[in-house]
Amino acid sequence: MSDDTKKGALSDVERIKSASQNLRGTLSESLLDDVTGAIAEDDTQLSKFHGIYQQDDRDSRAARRRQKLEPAFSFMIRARVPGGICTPAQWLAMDQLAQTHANGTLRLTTRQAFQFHGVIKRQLKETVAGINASLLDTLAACGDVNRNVMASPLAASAKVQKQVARWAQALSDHLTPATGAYHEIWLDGEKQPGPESTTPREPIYGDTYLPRKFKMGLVIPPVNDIDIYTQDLGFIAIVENDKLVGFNVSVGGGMGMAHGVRETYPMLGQVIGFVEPEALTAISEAVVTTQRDFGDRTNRKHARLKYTIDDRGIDWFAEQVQQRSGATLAPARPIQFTHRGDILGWLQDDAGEWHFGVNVENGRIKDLPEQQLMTGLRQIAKVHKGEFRLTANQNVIISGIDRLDKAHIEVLIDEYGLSAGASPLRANAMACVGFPTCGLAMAESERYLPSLIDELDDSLVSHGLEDEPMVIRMTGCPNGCARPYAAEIGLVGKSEGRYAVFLGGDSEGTRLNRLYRDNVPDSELRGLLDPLFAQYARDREPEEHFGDFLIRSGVVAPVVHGREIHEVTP
Ligand code: SRM
Ligand code: SF4
Repeated sequence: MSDDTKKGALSDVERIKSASQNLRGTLSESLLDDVTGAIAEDDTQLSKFHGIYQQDDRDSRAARRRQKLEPAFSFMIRARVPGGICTPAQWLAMDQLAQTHANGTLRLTTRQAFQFHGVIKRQLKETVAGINASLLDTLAACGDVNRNVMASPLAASAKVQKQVARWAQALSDHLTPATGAYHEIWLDGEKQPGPESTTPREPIYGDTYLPRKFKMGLVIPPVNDIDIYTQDLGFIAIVENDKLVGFNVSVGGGMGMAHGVRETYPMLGQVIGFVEPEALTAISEAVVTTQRDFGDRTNRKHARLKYTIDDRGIDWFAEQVQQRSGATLAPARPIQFTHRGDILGWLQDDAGEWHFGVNVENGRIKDLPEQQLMTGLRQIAKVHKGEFRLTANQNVIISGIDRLDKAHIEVLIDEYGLSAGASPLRANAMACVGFPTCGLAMAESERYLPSLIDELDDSLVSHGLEDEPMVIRMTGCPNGCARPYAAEIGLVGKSEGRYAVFLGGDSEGTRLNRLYRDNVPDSELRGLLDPLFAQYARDREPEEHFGDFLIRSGVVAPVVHGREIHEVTP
């Protein structure tokens, strides 16, 4: 452990991890306590490592307090899906669990995973066991470990996409915690040897795991469809003559910050070099263990890898990674990203396979009168023989559709409204969950963005900009779960009905945006953006994107270092 880490008092979560016997804590006892719908306080931290968050219904919180009732506790469960790829049988299993054990909806997350909301305590074990029975899991979906490994769900070369997907699975497996706690608690597995055993129980993480969450992804240029520079560790595929020859390595991206607190800031990853595929496992382990040993364990607001690198320098970090991995970082290869976003609708890849991208507004799978996403995807899963690929933009691609099933699936797509068109603004929009389940939400997000898009679409039409794809993202608080600081328009909740407006990111996800106006009432958001749309329509150069225009015209000054994001352009 580093000298710096030893100086301050360890954060309380460090105490909890350390005393937990590799993530066991008193979780088993908490599950048996039927006096409360909650679990013990320390266990609420440990349950995250098992993919489980304790929440309460924030819509009914005040009323229940007045009635002297305990909050309406329920749990969010996150299932990992490395690379976002699952089988139709897994899709059906998730759908079934959502109906029988959760609130009847499924949430596709911004990291290509599934979330269930509203699971009550006595259903927790069965739900986790059900997820496991489908051969997905929830271990390490949250907590101070490597989370769901992301990967581009589609690429110009189907062969490269499949190779990259295999790497996502392999890296995910390699960095999955080794503790037997998960099997013991949720699957009634046999107890592993106790603390007296000499076998290391967590060979990569150690007994106190990482100082903070850790995120990794693999992307295939030219589409930056997983926002590679927002990952703690990003691998950028280098394809030469149709062959995957290696990866550029990007480190230290992250979004989370607190409003107006200069010591907290988002960062985009920095590329430290190129490695051949054979080195990937060693490099990822070296990045993780460097962060394990040098990340700040005294202050969780300063514990992400981006701060470790910012404090110690990128050269120092690259040296650590080389020493620990034994791999040499060669000069990074040239790459170019052209855009983000998913291909929606039909696409035939270079291997002749058919895919259909379904737009899922804010990732929420449920039936609406005009679009029955839940039923439609269920019916498709019953006949489909390929894959479902969850995207980082909260959409789903029905992938590898068998030639013989295409006509049938096409009928189902139409019958359930799955091809419903969305405006370019809506198709590129993302909102985090926010109210009523997220305990950290300060303002509405998923429930509000659709109606704001209606208003902004009106405004865009009035300026002849309705075909302009702009990247707009909303979050209910500054933690950044929909990666708003990498958007052309980022709207970040401050308090009920008020948002901080960030502008000037680019369409490729290679530039952070900057605070433009603070604390804007929701009723004034359209009025604030409309004159900028007008100016853009009037003065833009051919092919110029909105974010680039705002920078070129001086409306927003570019952010050179993440901490400048808090400063409004004079
Ligand atoms: Fe997130 C916490 C939802 C992607 C940054 N995030 C939370 C919690 C668990 C709230 C909590 O701690 O009590 C939210 C649960 C809400 C709910 O009711 O479901 C939550 N985060 C989500 C999801 C579901 C948003 C979505 O609409 O899809 C995403 C789940 C991803 C997954 O499958 O693993 C989600 N969160 C992200 C991302 C985007 C990404 O990873 O690409 C970020 C920004 C990137 C980053 O990590 O820097 C993100 N979430 C955070 C943070 C701030 C971390 C920080 O460094 O400051 C928190 C708060 C925390 O960790 O203390 C947080
Ligand atoms: Fe909750 Fe904030 Fe994340 Fe939205 S950004 S899900 S409000 S933690």
